[in-house]
Amino acid sequence: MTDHSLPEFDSAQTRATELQQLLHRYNQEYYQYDSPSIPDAEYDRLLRELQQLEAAYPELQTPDSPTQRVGSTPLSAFEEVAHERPMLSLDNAMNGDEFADFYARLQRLAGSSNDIALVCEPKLDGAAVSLLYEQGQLVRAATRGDGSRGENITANVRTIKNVPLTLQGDFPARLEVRGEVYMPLNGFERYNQQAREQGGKVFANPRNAAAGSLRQLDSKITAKRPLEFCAYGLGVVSDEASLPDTLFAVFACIRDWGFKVNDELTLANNLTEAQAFYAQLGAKRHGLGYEIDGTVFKVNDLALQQQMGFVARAPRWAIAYKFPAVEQMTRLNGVDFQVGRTGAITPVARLAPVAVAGVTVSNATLHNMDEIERLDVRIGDTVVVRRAGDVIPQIVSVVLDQRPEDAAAIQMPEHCPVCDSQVERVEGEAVARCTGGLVCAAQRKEAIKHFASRKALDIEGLGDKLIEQLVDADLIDAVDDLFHLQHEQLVALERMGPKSADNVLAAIEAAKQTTLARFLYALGIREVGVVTAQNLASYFGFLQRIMDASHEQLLAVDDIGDIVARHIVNFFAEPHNRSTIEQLQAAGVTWQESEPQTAAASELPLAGQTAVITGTLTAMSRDDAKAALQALGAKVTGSVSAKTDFLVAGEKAGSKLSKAQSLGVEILDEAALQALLAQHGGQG
Ligand code: JCF
Repeated sequence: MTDHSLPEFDSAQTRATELQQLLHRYNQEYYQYDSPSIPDAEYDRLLRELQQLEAAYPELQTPDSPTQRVGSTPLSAFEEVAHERPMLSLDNAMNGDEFADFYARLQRLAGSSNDIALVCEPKLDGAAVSLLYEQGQLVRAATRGDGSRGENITANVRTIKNVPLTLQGDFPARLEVRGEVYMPLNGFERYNQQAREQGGKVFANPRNAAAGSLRQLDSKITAKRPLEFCAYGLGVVSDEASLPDTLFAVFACIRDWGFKVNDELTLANNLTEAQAFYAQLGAKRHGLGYEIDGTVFKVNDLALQQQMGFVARAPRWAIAYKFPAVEQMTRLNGVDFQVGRTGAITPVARLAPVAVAGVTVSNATLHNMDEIERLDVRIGDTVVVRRAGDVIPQIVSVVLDQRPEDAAAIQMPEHCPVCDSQVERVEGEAVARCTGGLVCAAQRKEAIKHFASRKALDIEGLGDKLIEQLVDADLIDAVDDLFHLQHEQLVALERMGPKSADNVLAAIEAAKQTTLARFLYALGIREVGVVTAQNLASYFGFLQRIMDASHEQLLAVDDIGDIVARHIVNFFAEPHNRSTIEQLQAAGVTWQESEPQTAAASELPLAGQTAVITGTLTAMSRDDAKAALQALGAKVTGSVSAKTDFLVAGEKAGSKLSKAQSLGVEILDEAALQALLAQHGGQG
């Protein structure tokens, strides 16, 4: 139905009742269980449809209609708190025109066509929280609730590690700081993965995870959730006259009091700069490490804010300019089963193609059969797909109202779809595996792709497609065969000229010089990722010692637990793995071995220092530079902030370099990095 075709009263009544019931259920899913079955955008659409029907036929509007309720009413379990100043929400702009309209409105309200400076920040997708401090002590934390009344969640908020319990510096006697509690994407993925393995509650998105974690009655549970707080404004302040007169300067105060404020926070001087901020933030949206759903713009001049005031529930001096939604509904057309490097069989959803936040999605992971059961998903269902960060799109829920009658159950095949070997599922494990081992071409291909990948031996030009061609043409069976490839064999392949063949052979030759950590990672031992490989290499120093290590000896290494230790012992107990290693060494694969560093982490020369690497390095890759700095005890992060101790800037360094310069962060060029590493005996 659209707004210009009004239905007859009877059908309007039927539809309104249907919408009220649906929205009531979706509300409950959202607020009580933190597990929505439809995307927010779909909820908004249905709510708007109901609003239009009720506007046309006011008699349809019942007092308990979902249109009459905005925000969540507090649940009984927590004490209710009244906000001294209402916690406002934000009006939305859905496109550039609406944003330009907002800016024009600001100028009209200001009574001048002069530029109006705006503070720009990412709109975090979490739960709004108010923190009240008296004499610098956190005395109360509350949810937003319906804006006037929320829930007292002090015990839970006190468990969030970056919420200051005591303020620093010069602060007002009574101070309310507002901001967003959110779950960064890596913590969210880790939490959900664990919940999937251990049968805990899987959250549909980081926002529900944050809201659900805050609403735990047992704060010990909240304490285990990876939550963060980021401040975006003030509520009551005892001595308002002592505040600066711009919002940007207030943010600096908030930071000085000990709060995290967003790293991306920027002051735009005019509409063009504000639009540029929106575009730039949109471009890096999926790499930020936390979910955002738009950009918030606020008038910087606080006197001007005061003059503009607010309407209903939102200030006139602020807007949320939204990004495209990361969740969409589409149809599940079928499920394929993919075989991974370790034989794990993963169900992959084949979807009716749908645009999700700027990318067409036609596949999504379903993880394993337990997940399929948990979602109760069937072929033919309408599902909600979600694309967040750099992870593979996922299916987060099924829209049960739209299940067709002939929806078909999904079954794990009994035989491997690639090699036809038996599929087995070990008691107590969620994952089913092909038992074919290296007989299975899929496992061989994946093992070789992993070996050549960027964080492993980093063989440039030897991409996935070429590896598949090589295995299909029977030119390679195992990783050591790579080192015996001949020029004639390569040029005989489709789409391979003599020049490319030379390049591939040169890259394979160059990859022979590697590091122990890369080599260990490249072997593809189950559960041994980059970090574990690095830890093994620095702890033992020599490959032979790792191959000979007992289960107990392995447990002494950082990050290695019972299961990983078992995988490592089993891997090296396998004669064909030992022979592969011998073959690789015979083919000329080498690395430097040295006595392990035994210094405790806190005694390392760069312990406690935070570094960022940017631009192009010539003598070593960024990954290797990162590993070398980490080996010296430094923490290497992705973005420059006031906490950054130094920035390594290679060639063509961009915004990180300018940001470091503006913050007065020490800057090392590549030569200075080499000198630093050499000075501490690191690998240069
Ligand atoms: O990041 C946010 N979700 C966010 C929400 C940021 C803001 O500056 C906000 C907000 C909600 C209300 N400011 C207001 C006034």
